[in-house]
Amino acid sequence: MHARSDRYLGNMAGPASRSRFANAMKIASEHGALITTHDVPDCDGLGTAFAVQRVLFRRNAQADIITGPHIHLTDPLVERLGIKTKRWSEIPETDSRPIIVVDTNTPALLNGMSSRKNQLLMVIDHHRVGKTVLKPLFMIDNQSAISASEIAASLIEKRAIDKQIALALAVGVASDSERLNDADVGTLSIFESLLRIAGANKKEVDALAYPDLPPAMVAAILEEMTHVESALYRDMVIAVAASRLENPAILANEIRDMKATIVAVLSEQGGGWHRVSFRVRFKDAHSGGVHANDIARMTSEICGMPENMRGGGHIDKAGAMIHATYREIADAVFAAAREAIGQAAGKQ
Ligand SMILES: [Mn+2]
Repeated sequence: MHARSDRYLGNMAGPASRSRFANAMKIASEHGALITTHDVPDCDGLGTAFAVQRVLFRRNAQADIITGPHIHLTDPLVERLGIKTKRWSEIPETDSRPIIVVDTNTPALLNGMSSRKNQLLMVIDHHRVGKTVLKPLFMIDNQSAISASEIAASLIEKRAIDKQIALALAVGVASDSERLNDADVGTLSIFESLLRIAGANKKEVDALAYPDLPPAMVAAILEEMTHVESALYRDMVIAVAASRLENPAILANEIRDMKATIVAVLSEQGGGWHRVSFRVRFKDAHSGGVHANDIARMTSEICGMPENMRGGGHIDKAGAMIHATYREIADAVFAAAREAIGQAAGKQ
């Protein structure tokens, strides 16, 4: 498909993408950059952002990583690599550095960035491009990639990938591919090369990509759950829960680990808004065709959200902000989940 080149580790980007990347990095070297990723950043988004920042640092550019609040899942990676992130509130409106977005193309998942007028320089992403999409100067999108990190590993020249960048990208790949269970040969070969450069083994990388929650935190997360209900449909468990935690993703992961096929966790944000985290078991998302981003979109649509606010994300994890009551959203999730399961069964 894409021309092989000894200058790069992987083939998740073709010559056109590589020249877009080079052009964007040239502009960012001159003007600096604000690098950001989707809300509730994960290891893939942070790993890719860190790699881009490090390449820019080596060119003496001022590059900051700006994100929303982190959850525990990224703590070990952040600590290990000393990744420094800022909040948008720390960046003055007068800061005119162009913005680089990695691991999403959905404006709905970039809440902190929405009021900024800075030039959108580049997007590097592996998610489906929806109707409402960011329009950067340089768009690099490869939907056949399982992670943004493996795209980055195919854009940055091999000689510029140092130990730190390699580790960040390896953890990103592992985190998005669920311990590489679903990775194909292209991803595996990039991962092996990254491990070699990082001087790390797979076990070390797994520990950073899938940190275990301390028992006290699991107890605290369950304590904050206010409600849970479930339905069985075609032998699949659909679970909807509500949590007082501001970030519902943490509970959504825990419930998915209980082997529910489809999970939605709601957290009230005030003003009638709910933040909703959607999860689909990896196997059902990747082999079964039941997609979390479809369910997020359908749920938002059923709840009457306008087209540009229908959430999005990965096929196994997605998010949305929905203006509706708990009951309305829960009913919409069950309807959307049944629809998604039915559609997936029809395609098999
Ligand atoms: Mn990703």
